[in-house]
Amino acid sequence: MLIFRQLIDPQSSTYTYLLGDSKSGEAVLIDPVFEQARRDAALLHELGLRLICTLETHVHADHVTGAWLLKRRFGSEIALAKRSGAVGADRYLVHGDRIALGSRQLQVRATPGHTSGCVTYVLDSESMAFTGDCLLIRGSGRTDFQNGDPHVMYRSVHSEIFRLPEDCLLYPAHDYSGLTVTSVGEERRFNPRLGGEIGEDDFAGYMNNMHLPHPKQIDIAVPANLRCGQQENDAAALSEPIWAPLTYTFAGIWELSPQALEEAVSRVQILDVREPSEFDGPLGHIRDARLIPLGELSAGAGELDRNRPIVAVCRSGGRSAQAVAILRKAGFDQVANLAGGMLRWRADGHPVVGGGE
Ligand SMILES: N[C@@H](CCC(=O)N[C@@H](CS)C(=O)NCC(=O)O)C(=O)O
Ligand SMILES: [Fe+2]
Repeated sequence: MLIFRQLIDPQSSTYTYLLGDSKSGEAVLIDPVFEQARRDAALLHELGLRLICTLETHVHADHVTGAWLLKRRFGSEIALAKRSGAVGADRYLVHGDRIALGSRQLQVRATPGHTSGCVTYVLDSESMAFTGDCLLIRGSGRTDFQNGDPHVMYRSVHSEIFRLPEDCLLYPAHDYSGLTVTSVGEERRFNPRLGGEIGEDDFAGYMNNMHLPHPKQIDIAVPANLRCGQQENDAAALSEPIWAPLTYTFAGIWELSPQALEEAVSRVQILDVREPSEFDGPLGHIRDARLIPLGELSAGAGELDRNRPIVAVCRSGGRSAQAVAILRKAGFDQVANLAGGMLRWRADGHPVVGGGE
């Protein structure tokens, strides 16, 4: 079965696509974003997928790719168009290349115009295509920098995208108004710049008069993406907490297992966010745990030591996940959730004070 997820980076309105083959466990990410690498890693882990390759649709001007960071973490290959001019990739793609994903394949189609190295990835069944910043939903990528050319873009769209089947779903690299997906038939009919009877010169006239401000990150993003997102200073890469073996969940919470907490117990503050009746109730509590019920946490956070990591605990791990979020907002950076709460702590045979009924 093909696994498909559309993910967004809200900062740059960039869509990242995860495609996985459930049989082989192989996955690719199209246009990963540097700041979202941890999220992507968590999702891959939770879905039981192995990242084999990251695919860029082009050298982005508005965000840094997560390709290099993900390669460092998973050993995934980095692939992008040969015409991108980027260094540091493992695979340089040309028109017609195929990328294998278990028993499935993505076909590479050169669709220059936004940049000269833009490509569209088309799924083997031609039911889905990832158009990067060539065709956007009811729009198109800009053509005023990175060797952009509206004439070239018009031809790319008409010869490589509009010739796909009518019902082929199109997934762009960006949308700035919340739209998520379109289809070839829709864009042929309703794209106000490229659809219907609009000709190449009409399109060029439109594009040459857009006068958009440059992307805010362009001076950082383009040089970084020409190195496939490699950091000049490796140590500056998103740092992982080292105070315990933590796992980052797709829900955006650092958590640790009961076993990891038992090993770290002397170095951390345990914060129990249940109600007093639960703290002293049948499940008992962890030795030295401090009780601040969730509803009192915003006001009571000042009682906690900012210099010692905090592990939040509740009955099953739900309320304590919210406690982690509250504490992070209040400026505590070393804070994690006990996965599964007191229920899992007890089920795994760890000691409790009180309880036992
Ligand atoms: N305001 C955004 C602008 C982003 C931007 O220019 N995006 C390019 C893609 S890299 C584009 O083609 N935009 C089309 C448009 O804004 O109409 C930023 O600063 O990042
Ligand atoms: Fe772009």
